[in-house]
Amino acid sequence: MQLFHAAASPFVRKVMVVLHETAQLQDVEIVPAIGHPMASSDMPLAHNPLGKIPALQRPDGPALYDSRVICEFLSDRAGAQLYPAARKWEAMTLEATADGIMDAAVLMVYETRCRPDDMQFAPWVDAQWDKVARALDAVNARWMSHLAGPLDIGHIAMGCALSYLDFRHADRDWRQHHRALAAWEQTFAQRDSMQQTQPS
Ligand SMILES: N[C@@H](CCC(=O)N[C@@H](CS)C(=O)NCC(=O)O)C(=O)O
Repeated sequence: MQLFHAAASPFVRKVMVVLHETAQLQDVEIVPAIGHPMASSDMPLAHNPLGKIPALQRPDGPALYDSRVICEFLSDRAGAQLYPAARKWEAMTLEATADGIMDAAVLMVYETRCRPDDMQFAPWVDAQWDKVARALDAVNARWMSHLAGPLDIGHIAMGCALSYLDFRHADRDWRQHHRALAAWEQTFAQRDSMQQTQPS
């Protein structure tokens, strides 16, 4: 299989962490794919018409995207329990929350990277951060008992989302008002799968 990949992408990192956790890394060839909405020539357009990564080319079927589809495919393929039947909807809702944090955080980066200085709109960037902050409040208040339980896709997605906030938006200091989540992240970040996939 081929995975279209950039080391800075939190969505790609989710897939990489799943590959590590399910011992499938050796089944995947990493294909570099760097770009953004205004520079898509090196993105896997033939595999994902949206021009986004991650995309996974399988040997025996069409390419898969987006990260949620790929992660569930890989979990099934390995017979892993990252979407455990007993708490599947909770795990997927936590994953969706983490993905929403990543979406907003990535859009904030694109605002400065893709738009000329005189077309950037700070209130729009702040509105994206408001989404992140509301999601962090909700996770800190209502999801800590889930995060204390056995590993599933919700843990992996949240670990990648929080690390991306440190990577791109450290100045916003998300830890300040989310102490329980910050303590969880500190421990989760020590997992080998997280250490081996740090953004660059
Ligand atoms: N919902 C998608 C989001 C993927 C995404 O936004 N990837 C970014 C990189 S972090 C990308 O490929 N951006 C290029 C673009 O938007 O054109 C997923 O879960 O895979």
